[in-house]
Amino acid sequence: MSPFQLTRTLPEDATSAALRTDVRRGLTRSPKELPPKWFYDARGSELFEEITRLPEYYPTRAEREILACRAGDIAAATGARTLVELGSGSSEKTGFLLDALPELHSYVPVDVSGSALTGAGEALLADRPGLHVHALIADFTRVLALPETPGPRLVAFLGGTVGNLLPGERADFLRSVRALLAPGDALLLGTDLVKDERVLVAAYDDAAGVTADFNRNVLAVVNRELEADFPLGNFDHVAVWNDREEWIEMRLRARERANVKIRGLDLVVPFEAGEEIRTEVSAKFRREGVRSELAAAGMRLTEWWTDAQGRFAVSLSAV
Ligand code: AVJ
Repeated sequence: MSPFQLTRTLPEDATSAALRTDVRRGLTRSPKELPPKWFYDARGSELFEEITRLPEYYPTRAEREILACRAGDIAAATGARTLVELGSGSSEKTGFLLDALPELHSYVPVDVSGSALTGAGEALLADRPGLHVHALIADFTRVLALPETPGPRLVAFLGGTVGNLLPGERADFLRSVRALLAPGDALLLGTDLVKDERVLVAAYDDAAGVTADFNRNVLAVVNRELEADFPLGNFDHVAVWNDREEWIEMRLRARERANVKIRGLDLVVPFEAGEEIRTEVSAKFRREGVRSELAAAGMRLTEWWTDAQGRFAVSLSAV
């Protein structure tokens, strides 16, 4: 069997059916919203990679610092033979884990983007010829069927992406992750932490405007996939800290009133001047909140590591 296998658990057209449903539902309700998963076409993924290199966007560097420092501890604590990485994207930070896990037999990256999976899988195999890579094209928020690989299993969900889920979605998601774990398996979770509002807002509203382009890219995706005519220049990027919910919200605000035609949905969406679409929430966490959300899903937090500046946390949980 080839050491690199790519399995599609989503039918090709599931993605477009989900996009249609999300866009119709999100743009016919008030306030309007679009789910953040639609940012990540090829251009959006590129823009996100660019964001991770911005001076204001600390989460990627902070998490990398933790993984570089703690990979040995993670390996010792888990003895993992299979590493499952949810929302793996380009798998860049995973190198630390792969290199630190001496017993590793299989790597299972899971992502909605087949192109990211193939590129990352091939790069990994070039460096680690003995490793089995079973890439899964799947939506990690759905219950997953994982390939039969040796345990113990370490399921990693890094980058703080868990913060993109709303509290109810997060509870469902954590329960479905719990269902993937047997005794001896573990969850490695990256969570961005509550901090000074100015630092948070700057991370989502950078001076170079890359995050603004990333945000508007969701409109370009809808234009292309659903034959819509969003004028991207009419939408301003907005990033605000919601103190009650402890999350960052990204929005797109219409400068002038407009009627946007979405031919693929046979829909016209009216915008008032100043009307906003919420395109992302990115929740920020505290240790006690993470502990209790994990406990509610049937997991026990066993380790909590932060970067030296206490901006970001990586936690390990058992069942
Ligand atoms: C990839 C979900 C972790 O929420 O910080 C970056 C996405 N949005 N800048 C985040 C994002 C705006 C990012 N995650």
